[in-house]
Amino acid sequence: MGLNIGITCYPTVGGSGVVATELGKLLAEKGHTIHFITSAVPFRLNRVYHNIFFHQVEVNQYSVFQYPPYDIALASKIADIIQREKLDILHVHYAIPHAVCAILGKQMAKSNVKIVTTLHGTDITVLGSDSALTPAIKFGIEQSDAVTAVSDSLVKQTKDMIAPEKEIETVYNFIDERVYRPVAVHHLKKEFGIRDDEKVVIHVSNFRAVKRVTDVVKVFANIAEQMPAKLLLVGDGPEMTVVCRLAESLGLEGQVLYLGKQDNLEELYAISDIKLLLSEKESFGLVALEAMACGVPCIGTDAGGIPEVIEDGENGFVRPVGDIEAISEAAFRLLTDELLYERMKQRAIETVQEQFHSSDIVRQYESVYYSLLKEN
Ligand code: GMT
Repeated sequence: MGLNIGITCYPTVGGSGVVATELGKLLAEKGHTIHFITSAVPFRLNRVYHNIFFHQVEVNQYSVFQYPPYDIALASKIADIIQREKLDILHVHYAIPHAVCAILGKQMAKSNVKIVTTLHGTDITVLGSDSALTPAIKFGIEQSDAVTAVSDSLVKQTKDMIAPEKEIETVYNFIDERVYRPVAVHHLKKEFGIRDDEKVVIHVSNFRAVKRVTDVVKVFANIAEQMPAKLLLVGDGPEMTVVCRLAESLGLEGQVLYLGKQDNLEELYAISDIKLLLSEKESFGLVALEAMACGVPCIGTDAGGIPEVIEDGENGFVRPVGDIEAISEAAFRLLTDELLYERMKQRAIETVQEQFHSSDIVRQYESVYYSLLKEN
């Protein structure tokens, strides 16, 4: 019999929201009933499922409150859904605020629902260094019934920074193989004005400083000196202005295409040769996995969990954060050695299927759920 599973995540664009939503969809396809408890409909929830429900957390702005009480509203909603839908499992993504809200909601509901918390990185790597929040993160982790993290690197980092008295299990991220796969999109290159002899480099992110998109532009400038090439910058965020200015100062106008936020990334990967993910912090790097599934080899930095996804010299290259020369040299090798390129492309596709297949990952989450329920 299927379980009643509540899922709380940030529903807007971002890797953690994507993984939480895709997990909900695949669990529903396996017969579980899913209740998303979020502030908006998760953005990848793009069709109707008879067994997926969305419960919106609404926060009112009362003049007496300096800040809207989102966390309290979420905890109340969680309590309501635990009782009304008789949840077996509440799976929350992020220790703060979501795990803390889940614990509060469980207490309000006087329930024995099992709380599973998945750490995605930002709360640990960024907020973990804000010591004011450390007690809340530690509490969220220790009071959860089970805790998972999306890479071994994140497990280690969490232990080093927070030292929680709790086992943390690695459950890797995954992609929907039905969406992310090599596809043929012949017209797009022409429409973007990309010639057949030009190599296409792609970068996808939310353009936060940790993504070091300026390094992407510097590496691309080196590539473009050696061969005809175009850079696709996909996404938007706080660093965009700095990135545009740098590209302009390097004389790259016309060679950098700013595509903004895009859906249907598989079509953009279909016209791309390599992907650059040069972050200084990255617990996993879901965007690398998406590209690899589409047959685009990646060059990544040695930050966080990236080397657990990109295997240096096998399915792509891993180089030190900020080492523009080494990254440019790796890109040049990959773009000029056809045999190496074909081998890495093939290995990239195989890596996703063999090590990160959605059916394996969903099974791992199910086994976390069932082992908690067996303890009852
Ligand atoms: O990378 C971001 O800025 C977004 C962030 C998020 O919370 O969605 O991504 C984090 O979670 C993703 C899914 O697990 C990971 O693939 C990203 O590596 C991770 N980002 C960081 O650790 C900076």
